[in-house]
Amino acid sequence: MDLVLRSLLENQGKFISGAQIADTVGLSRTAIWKHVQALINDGYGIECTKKKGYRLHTVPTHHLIPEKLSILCTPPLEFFYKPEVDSTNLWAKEVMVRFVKPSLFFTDRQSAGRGRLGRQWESTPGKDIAFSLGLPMNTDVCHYYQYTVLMALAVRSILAASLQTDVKIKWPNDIYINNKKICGILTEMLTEENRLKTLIIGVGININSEPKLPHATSMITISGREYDRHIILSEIINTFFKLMETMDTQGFSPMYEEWKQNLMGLFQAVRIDTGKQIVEGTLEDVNEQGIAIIRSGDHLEHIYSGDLFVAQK
Ligand code: BT5
Repeated sequence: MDLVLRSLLENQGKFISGAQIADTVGLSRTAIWKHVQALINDGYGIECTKKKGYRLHTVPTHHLIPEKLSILCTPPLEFFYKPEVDSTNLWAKEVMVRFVKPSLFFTDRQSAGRGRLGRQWESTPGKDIAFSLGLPMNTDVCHYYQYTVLMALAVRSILAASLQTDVKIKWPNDIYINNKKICGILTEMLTEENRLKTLIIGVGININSEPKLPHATSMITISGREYDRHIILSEIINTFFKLMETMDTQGFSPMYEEWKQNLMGLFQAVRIDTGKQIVEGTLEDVNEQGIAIIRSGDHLEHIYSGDLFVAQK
């Protein structure tokens, strides 16, 4: 973490003296001056005056700034940023095997983003969000779906508030707007003897790109304006942690009920492709373990995973 940049960001728009930064970060004033010159060369807009010190007025927008994210995110988290990585989920898994603190892994360019069943997740470098939240746990593996539900709720609420539009959740883990996918969630676990030791919740959201895929949408496509990815990402993280606190005190049921209220296709005719078979019927329920229950005539079918399609009316 660049502490000089962090000090400037904390005081963005205001002057802060070289001496003050030097005290905070434990470097000489000359070292601060050199560091500021390097930041200016990197694209930061910083006004420097002898009497008043430094004033940060603009930051580059083509890449994420971990220092900015760390100021905006309120939960205690470790931040891991790389300009480019194959998959934040893979990266998080590698690190979280030996690191036991809640951590956020994020990148500007994900070259091999993963979906379920070996599928690909595409994101546009410098425009979208791809992150993985690594959470050390020690609980029964059956609880893992609850955290996917909390993340879906957090993403849903921030997208709904930012776009002022109806946002739906599609079983098992997608976020949809106007029947188009704007976000995918891939939750993975590290386990030991049936105990869930670490949870990795990977989230991809289309923000400032115009997606090329036919059934995809993005925030800019919907509203016509660009978004600060730090703000969207930090609001999602802050909301997710608040939901975890609520779950600790009130249990999972209230979250699950809210999740179901926003579920696409509930009590409607649907088709689920499990990869092995196609199941058609009415989506009766998705239970607290994330199992979809489909009614075909008198028969109830329990489906653990697959792709759901809602029949068009
Ligand atoms: C998902 O899988 O939707 C989970 C995607 C999770 C991506 C995040 S990004 C950060 C973290 N690191 C990773 O490596 N992954 C996670 P699934 O339900 O299998 O959907 C994949 C399908 O969604 C693809 O086969 C495409 O049809 C479609 N798709 C791919 N990219 C998309 C995009 N940007 N927007 C909408 N749809 C997309």
